Amino acid sequence: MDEKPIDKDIILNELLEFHKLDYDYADGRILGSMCTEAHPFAKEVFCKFLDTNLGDPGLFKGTKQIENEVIKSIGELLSIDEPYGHIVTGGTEANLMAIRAARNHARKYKGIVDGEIIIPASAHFSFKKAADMLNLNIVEAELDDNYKIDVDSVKSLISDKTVAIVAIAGTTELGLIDPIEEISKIAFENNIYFHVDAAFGGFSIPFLRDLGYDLPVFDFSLPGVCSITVDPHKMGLAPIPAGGILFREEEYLEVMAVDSPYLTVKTQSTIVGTRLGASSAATYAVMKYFGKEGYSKLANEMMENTHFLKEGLKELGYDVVCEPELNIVAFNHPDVETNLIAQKLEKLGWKVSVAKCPVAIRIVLMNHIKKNHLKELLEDLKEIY
Ligand code: 0PR
Repeated sequence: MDEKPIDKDIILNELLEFHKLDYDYADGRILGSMCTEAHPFAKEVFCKFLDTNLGDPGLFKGTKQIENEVIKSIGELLSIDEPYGHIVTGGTEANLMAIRAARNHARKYKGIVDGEIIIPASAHFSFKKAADMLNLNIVEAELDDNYKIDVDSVKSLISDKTVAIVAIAGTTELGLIDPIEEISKIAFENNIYFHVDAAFGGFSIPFLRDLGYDLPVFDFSLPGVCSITVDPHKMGLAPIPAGGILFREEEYLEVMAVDSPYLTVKTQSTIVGTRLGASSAATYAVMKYFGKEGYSKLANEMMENTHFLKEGLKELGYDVVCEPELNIVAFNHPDVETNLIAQKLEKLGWKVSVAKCPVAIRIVLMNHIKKNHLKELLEDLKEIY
């Protein structure tokens, strides 16, 4: 640290020099991100609530009410009138909370100690972190030919150690929706906790379904679903950090509660102690400002871009690995090695992401990627082979 105070302008200039090294969403070159530029109104609100701390909600009763309202509004999208949950830092923390709730519940009611969680091979790596931290074993369910969780594989993996089954509504690599209704049934019949990771899909599937897109049910209307992750900082256009975890029953929060005697509330269920109220306020702002109409328009535009890209790729002779259900397109070329395409695109200034299962270039069509960027991308892809 410097001995003497430094002038604000100098500090700011220094910081902006660093910031210049960052990629800018507005350039439309970031192709593999599930985050995007937050809405300006959400950013404005975020700054106004920077000092609020939901770790001690008795001191910030108004902001706590905002968090409750946000959870209720997200719950409404997910077919539940009275959800219990929190706005957290992101999908990782939301998934960790869900798995912690499942583990503690199974320990309390079934006496399971060395528990297992069944997750699809397509699950986000946050479940590996959760299993590691919570001392659980991961049992990986196979994918079917369409890269979705294989229902029979899940059935065969259930044991008396299973504390949770996980399915995904909007997989990280391909944006696919698992057969959640079937898994919900299995989980319900076997009395096993079922968590749906809709970190990516949660802010688009409900709107796309209302618009008439043929997408499966994935929410609390299915009786087996115990919790859902939905991230405002992905398709919700809220500033980072904003993840959402919603539970069907208050009990799932209670089994995680630890005493917090000197705080304004006597127990705490969240993983993080001191935590941002700004995320809740900004999410509240953007949800009100957009309304269902705004999010429907956004989700629909993203899907239009998805189909535009998919068709353009096919015309150029690329293979699209699966019919997109949400706004992700994954593709290969029959004659050019995928990593070579990725390298060439990187050289041309695109920030590319390569999926592992199957190996393919993966483009997440977020709000910062506009039609003109896609046209430029297709032009570059034409030159590559
Ligand atoms: N669940 C799913 C289905 C996800 O896709 C992700 C992240 C998470 C949970 C974890 O969410 P957090 O990262 O909010 O904790 N999916 C992207 C990924 O890891 C996140 C991402 C965002 C990656 C921006 C890159 C990037 O530039 O691939």
